[in-house]
Amino acid sequence: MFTPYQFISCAVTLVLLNTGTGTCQKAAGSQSYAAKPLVSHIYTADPSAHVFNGKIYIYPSHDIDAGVPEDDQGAHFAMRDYHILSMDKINGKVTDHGVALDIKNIPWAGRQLWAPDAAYKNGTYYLYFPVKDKQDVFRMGVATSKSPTGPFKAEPKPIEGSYSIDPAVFTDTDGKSYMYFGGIWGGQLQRWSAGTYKPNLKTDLEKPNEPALSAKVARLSNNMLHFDEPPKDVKILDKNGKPLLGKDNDRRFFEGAWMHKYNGKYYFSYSTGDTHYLAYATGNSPYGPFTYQGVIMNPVKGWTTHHSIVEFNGKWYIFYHDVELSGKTHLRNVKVLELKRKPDGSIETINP
Ligand code: FUB
Repeated sequence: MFTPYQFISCAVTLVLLNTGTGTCQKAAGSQSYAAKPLVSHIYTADPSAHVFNGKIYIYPSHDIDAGVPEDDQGAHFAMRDYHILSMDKINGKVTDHGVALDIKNIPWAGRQLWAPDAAYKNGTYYLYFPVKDKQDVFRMGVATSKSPTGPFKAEPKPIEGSYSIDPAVFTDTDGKSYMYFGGIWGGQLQRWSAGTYKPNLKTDLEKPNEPALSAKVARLSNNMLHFDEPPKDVKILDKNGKPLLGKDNDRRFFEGAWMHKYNGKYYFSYSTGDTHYLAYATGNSPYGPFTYQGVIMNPVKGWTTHHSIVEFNGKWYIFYHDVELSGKTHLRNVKVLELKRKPDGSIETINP
C-alpha cells in the first residue's frame, strides 16, 4: 500500500493548466495542479496571508539552496531572510517588496529563519518569526515596522517563554491577540514535553498510545511584544471527546498552526506532517478544546504542507505551498485557492 507521500510521488498523470482559483484545463504528460505559483523569481513557502488596508499581504518563508545536506531535523531548510509579497486582488499582480528582515540583523539568531506571521495594532506592524538561537534552540522573535512591507527591526531578545516554530497570531473580535505555535520533530516541540528543554528527544514516536503532543497558545501582551501568560496546550479531541493519540498520524497536530473565526466558531487548522494533510478542528473559545472535523487539503507535492486562511471581499481563501517549480522538498512556491464551505460551516476538502 502507498503512503500518501509515495502516492504523490507516483501520481504523474494529466496536467491541469491552472486558471487561478481551481478551475483547470487538461494537457497530457505531467503532474496536475489546482493553482499556479504566485511568484517564480524566488522560492517561497509557509504563506501567512493578511488583509491590511484593503490589500492582501503574504508573509512567507524565503527558501534558498544553501547547500546544507538534508537531515531528519530539516537542516536543509536554511533560510536567511524574509521577502513580503502583496496583491491588490486574488489573481492580480504580485509585488515582491524585497528584503524585509535579514538574519544578520537579529542579534540573538543562529540559523534557520522559518515560517513567519504578522499582525497589526495601533499603527505598528509586527513580524513574528522562529529562528534557532546560537545554542541551536528554536525561539520566537518579533520585529516591528510602520509599514506592512517593512523593513522590520527585530527586538534584541527572543519572546520570553517562547520555543519551537511556526507562530500564527490571531486577533479575536474583542481585540485580544493570541499566538499559536509549535512543531514536532525538526520543530523541537517534543524536546519541551517535560517542561524544560531536553535536546535528546528527537521525535514524538516514543509514546504512540498517549495523547499526541499539542500545539501551544499564549495570549499576547497589549504591546504585542510578550506573552501575557504561560503557553497552554491546544487540545484536539475526537468526536467522543477523547484526545487524539500520538499514533494517530492522519489526524494529530504536527506543525503549521492557523486560527480563523467563522460564524462565531474558532477553526484551528494545522499540518499532520508525515501524513501530509492540512486538517482542522473547531471549538467555542480561542483556547479550545477543539474537536477534529476533517481534512482541508489533501497532500501537496512535496514533504511539507503549510497554510493560512483569510477572508477577502466576502470570500475565503487558503494560501499554501508545494514544490511545483523545483521538485525539491526545500525549494517551495506559494499558491492560493478559494476555500469553500458547506452550509453547516464545514470546509470542503481541496485536492491541490
Ligand atoms: O519552512 C520550514 C518549515 O517547513 C516550517 O516551519 C514548517 O511549517 C514546514 O513548512
